Amino acid sequence: MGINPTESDVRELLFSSLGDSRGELIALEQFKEIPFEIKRIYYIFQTAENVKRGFHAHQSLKQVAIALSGSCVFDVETENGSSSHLLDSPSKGLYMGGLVWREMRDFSHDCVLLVIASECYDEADYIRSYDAFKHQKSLLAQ
Ligand code: T46
Repeated sequence: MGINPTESDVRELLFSSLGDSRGELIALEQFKEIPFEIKRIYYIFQTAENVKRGFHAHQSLKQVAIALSGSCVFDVETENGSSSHLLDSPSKGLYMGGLVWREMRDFSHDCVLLVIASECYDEADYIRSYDAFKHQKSLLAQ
């Protein structure tokens, strides 16, 4: 492929609220709560029932996903194994860095999934073939 994927890292992040009697407020800053420089945000919402999304990895993109409303599940796979993560709170983020295969499912009707990314959109960073992902993963494991 000509591009070396970076080692993967998946972590759940818990954000502190600055809430008071008026309600909750969470602030996210680059290099603080978000462990990278922020170059892009996007959000996924009004996902149709039973839809699954993702089914790709990234060469080097770092992202934090947060369900601002509702819930969804991320199934992720790295060279260190597989795990599932329920995102069901604006206080919880899922950090994914490097070579991480991701599939998203079980979107609630009210799910608004915010994603904060370390790079601008670049289709060349996507690995959309599971076989290509497994090959890249085997290179990392060596
Ligand atoms: C990821 C998961 C969590 C753009 O033009 N710009 C963008 O910034 C993004 C994110 C997407 N697109 C285009 C590419 C496709 O034509 O929007 C269309 C839908 O994207 P995709 O099918 O990749 O969406 P998901 O939900 O499968 O994956 C997205 C992100 O692409 C991906 O990086 O990690 O959410």
